[in-house]
Amino acid sequence: MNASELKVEAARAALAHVGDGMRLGIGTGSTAEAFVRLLAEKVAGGLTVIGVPTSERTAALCLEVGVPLSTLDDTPELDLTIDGADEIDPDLSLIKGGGGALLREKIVAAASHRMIVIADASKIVDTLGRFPLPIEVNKFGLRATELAIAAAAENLGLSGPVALRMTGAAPFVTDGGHFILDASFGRIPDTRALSNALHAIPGVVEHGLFIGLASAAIVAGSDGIKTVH
Ligand code: ABF
Repeated sequence: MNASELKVEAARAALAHVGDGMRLGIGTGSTAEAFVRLLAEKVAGGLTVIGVPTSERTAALCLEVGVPLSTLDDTPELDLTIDGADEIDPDLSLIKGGGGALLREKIVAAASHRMIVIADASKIVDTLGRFPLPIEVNKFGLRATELAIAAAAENLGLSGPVALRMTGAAPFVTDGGHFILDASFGRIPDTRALSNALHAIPGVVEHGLFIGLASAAIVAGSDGIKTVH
């Protein structure tokens, strides 16, 4: 099976955790998209759920395939969030945000009783950081924020390029109207320390380290499906 097929298998396995009447956080990215399409088939078959999407892109797909939606304002407490990830470590800490939706993804995950990550096995790492860490920043003071991020990283013994994410010739803009800086610091041995240091910078809106949010990961590989708790 190729990576796309494995993502579909992980998404399919996650459906077993979705019960009738659930309030669901619905992630962003190609694995989450596979989940939305499979969920829509269940909804067509009579399953009742209400979804809160983590991006405009996911909202549009849900509307297209017939998954009923709510907002986090109307449904502020969720039973379960199903979302993808860019990296997953053995403690279920994650790097997310490659799809640019990390802020809403984190808000939705934090509002959920449980978060299940769905992924193909290539996302599993021993230590987070091979994937550049997405950091969502306010447009105002971009350069100052960039310098502050580099200084905070250096204090923790981390360094590497911090690149403004682009879409063609223009900076990528998130659903919240912010920019994203992708920080290639390499291995991040102390994720909590980096998380705290980034949160202390005023221009940082949120970052893609998800620590203590995931309850389980459903990982599809060539040797089958594994659930990591
Ligand atoms: C979202 O989609 C992100 O947080 C993560 O960046 C990405 C995973 O992408 P994919 O499912 O396409 O591999 O969940």
